[in-house]
Amino acid sequence: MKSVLRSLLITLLAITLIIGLVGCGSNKDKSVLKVYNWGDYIDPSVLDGFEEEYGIKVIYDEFATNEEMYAKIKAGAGDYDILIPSDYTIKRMIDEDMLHKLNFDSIPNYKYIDSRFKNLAYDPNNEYSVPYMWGTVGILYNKNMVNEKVDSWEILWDKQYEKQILMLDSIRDSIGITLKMLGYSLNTKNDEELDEAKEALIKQKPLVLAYVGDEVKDKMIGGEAALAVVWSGDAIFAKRENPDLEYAIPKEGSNLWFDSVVIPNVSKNKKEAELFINYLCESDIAYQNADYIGYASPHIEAVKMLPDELTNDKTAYPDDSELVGSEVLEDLAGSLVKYDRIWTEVKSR
Ligand code: N2P
Repeated sequence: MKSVLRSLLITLLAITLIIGLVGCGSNKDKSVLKVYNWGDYIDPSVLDGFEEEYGIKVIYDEFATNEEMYAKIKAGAGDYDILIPSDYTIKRMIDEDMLHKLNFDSIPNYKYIDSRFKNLAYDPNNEYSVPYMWGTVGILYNKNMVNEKVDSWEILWDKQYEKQILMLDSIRDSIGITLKMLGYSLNTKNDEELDEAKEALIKQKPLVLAYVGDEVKDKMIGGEAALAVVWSGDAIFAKRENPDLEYAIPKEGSNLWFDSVVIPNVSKNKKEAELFINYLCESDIAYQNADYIGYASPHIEAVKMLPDELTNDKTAYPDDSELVGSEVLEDLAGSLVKYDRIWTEVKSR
């Protein structure tokens, strides 16, 4: 009798175990995380590591500008769980109720984020975003092709560099540096100032070889152009591959930007998304990622682990003195249409 009971129990246990395993297996198959990030902006092995550690499949897409990302989410065309926009776009998405508030109990590694990157204007109470990378916009130039000091945006209007100049195909970046060149704020809503910027961009157009995105790195590494407007981390990446390249933040000031991780309202996998954010903030992972892409990390422990040659490089980690006159982009709300019109006109010329 005892042995009959025992084998019954064993069978029951086995069945429970099998159901459990199958159940887990199918849950595992169902767990998916959809990430939408800038191009060339993560070490792919970070995604593999997350998939392996948590059994959650990552579907990964890339965008080229904040505006492209925003339009897609706004149109309901992407049910992403993770986005990594910049400051002014995060502010816009908060104002338009497009983001989930984060549960920081699920993101204990947030403690490693340097307080310098907390309580910034776009998310003043740290409710919606976790800092990912930060940097500047500047000029990447080839020392063999440019024989003068590069310290002003004006060099991008110098005829001797005709068809040797690459501009960013990014509305706020390109109009922004033009406004700085003219001595105005890159957040201006003033019609005369914006008109001047438009005229300057139209005047510059014959000198421009191309308006580019991530391909700017390869073009500069390959010596295809003398000067390019780039984000600082892309300059680090390109300088590693071609030592003839150097980066400068012009004296008129530039754009200081912060990219942070957020969860859009359309996400139905908030728990998994928070797990992912916490994973990105694990010290080893944050270090590995920042080392790979070259952008400056806001993660205290990661920065400590990075090689001195990177953290001493002012391209990625500028001194405060180099940031004098630089501004953070603000959401322009209704006035953004003015920028849209300018950019459309410049591009259609
Ligand atoms: C990486 C894009 C960096 C984003 N290719 C700059 N905010």
